[in-house]
Amino acid sequence: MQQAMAQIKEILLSQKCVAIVSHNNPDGDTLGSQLALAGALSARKIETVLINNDAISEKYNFVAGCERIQPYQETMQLPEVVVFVDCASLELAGYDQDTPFLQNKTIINIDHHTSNKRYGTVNYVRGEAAANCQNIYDVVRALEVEVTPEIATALYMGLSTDTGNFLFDNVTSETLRIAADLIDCGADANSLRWYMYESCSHKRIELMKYILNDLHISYNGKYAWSKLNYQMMQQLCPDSTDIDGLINTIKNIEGVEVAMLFRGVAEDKTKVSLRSKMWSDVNQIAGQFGGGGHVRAAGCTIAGNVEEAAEQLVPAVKKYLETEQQL
Ligand SMILES: [Mn+2]
Repeated sequence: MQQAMAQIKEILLSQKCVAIVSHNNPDGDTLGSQLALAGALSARKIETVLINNDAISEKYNFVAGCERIQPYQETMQLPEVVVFVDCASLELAGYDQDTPFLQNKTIINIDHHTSNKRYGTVNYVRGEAAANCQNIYDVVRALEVEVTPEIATALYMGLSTDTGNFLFDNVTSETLRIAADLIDCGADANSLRWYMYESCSHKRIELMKYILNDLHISYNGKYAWSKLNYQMMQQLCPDSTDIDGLINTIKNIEGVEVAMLFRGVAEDKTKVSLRSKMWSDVNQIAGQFGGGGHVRAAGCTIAGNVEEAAEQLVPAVKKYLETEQQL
């Protein structure tokens, strides 16, 4: 990893401009990674182009630089170096190996998903990092720039949002040490708390009502799921910006070990989020359907509507729990 970091530093510092790409349906960790790295590069007089092809929830607007993130357009002249942050695969950012603008580019892959496909020219992938912002913190430190309050806030947002605000079992002493350092550097934890945790949008409440109304709990209570079909998504949340984290409501039910949320993204395409509470490896379950992520949080995309997707995935979860003999 030290070698990868040295390479990343050398490559970045030799550029005048660098593109930074975050994953689709952006969350606090991928955006925090993108904005913090942009801030650090700016301090080294390196320009950045910040790309995300999806809508970004307004709740992230308190972080400096969010307004600079834009969808990729063919008219863009992209620099030689493209950094992907918090992206387990190119596909999760909406690209693949054949994407024209990625040809002959140096790709830097900085991520913390155990399912990472190692698609970069240089890969800095640490599955033990609770949030990718821990990895970006390493990069920022390696670049030897001052951690400004803006950079600290962006990194702290990633740490907080990928750990359920420092509650999940992915939190390590390293996570907390970095968080403490970021507070010392002026991270705006109060704004984060207000915008991320104490201002649930009305749209999100409507989604929550719908999710709880269609909640299914297995006969033994070990797994539970809910569905938002495509029509409902179009009606309640067409840009998907308010859905992030709602699955925790299902996971938090007493006795539930695995939670699933099915969300129609087209008439015949369903995105599935999976969460586990204590011991299940949902990365493995998602992997059976071509997806992945982390042990406690993963996802996949299944062809078919939400009902059809549930018919495939719910039995797989049941089988996993039975095989692990915890049922
Ligand atoms: Mn992440």
